[in-house]
Amino acid sequence: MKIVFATGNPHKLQEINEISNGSAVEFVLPNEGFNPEENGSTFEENSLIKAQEAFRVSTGMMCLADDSGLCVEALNGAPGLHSARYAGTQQEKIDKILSELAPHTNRKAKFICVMTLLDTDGEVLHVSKGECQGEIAKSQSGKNGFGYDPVFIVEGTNLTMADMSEDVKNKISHRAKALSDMLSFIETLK
Ligand code: ITT
Repeated sequence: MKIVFATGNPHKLQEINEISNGSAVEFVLPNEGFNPEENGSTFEENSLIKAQEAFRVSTGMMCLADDSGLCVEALNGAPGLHSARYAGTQQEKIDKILSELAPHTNRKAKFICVMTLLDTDGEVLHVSKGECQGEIAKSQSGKNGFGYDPVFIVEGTNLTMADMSEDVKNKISHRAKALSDMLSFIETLK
């Protein structure tokens, strides 16, 4: 079964293809012209906006979107919905989070991922959500993964997500949890 994965982020596509490896689903990128305006006020709304934009350019295909972000407790949930636009380069985003958190002792944070699946008529079939708890490191560490992985220490470990192998991240991440629920739902469609 081919499903369009509504993203412009190649790291996400790579992760979801690794996580779903062995299932009957193959995720492919949307047709040309995919350019969602992520102006929703929740992860759920932005996930739906991306799924609908993928359906607009790949009409007749099932479409799955992932909207995700990092929420830091002491920063009132920031960067949250704005994780992708929090600062210029990824290094600048990491530097900004480390400096904004410097005066705080509470470093608790979580990654959130909300996935929305549309059927071949563009109607919502299922929404799933995954969270991964942790805290923000005092300095960055690790080379794997993407985004904020080098500053996110996974709860119960002393490793950042970027210190972990991709295999391990893809078992415990917010994306892995949301996708696992989604794949179980997709199984029921057969
Ligand atoms: P698409 O919208 O095209 O899917 P994007 O990167 O803009 O790609 P989001 O709007 O969902 O995706 O923004 C999510 C941002 O949150 C992403 O750019 C990263 O900075 C961060 N993020 C999400 N998942 C992450 C992960 O697993 N590890 C590290 N950072 C992550």
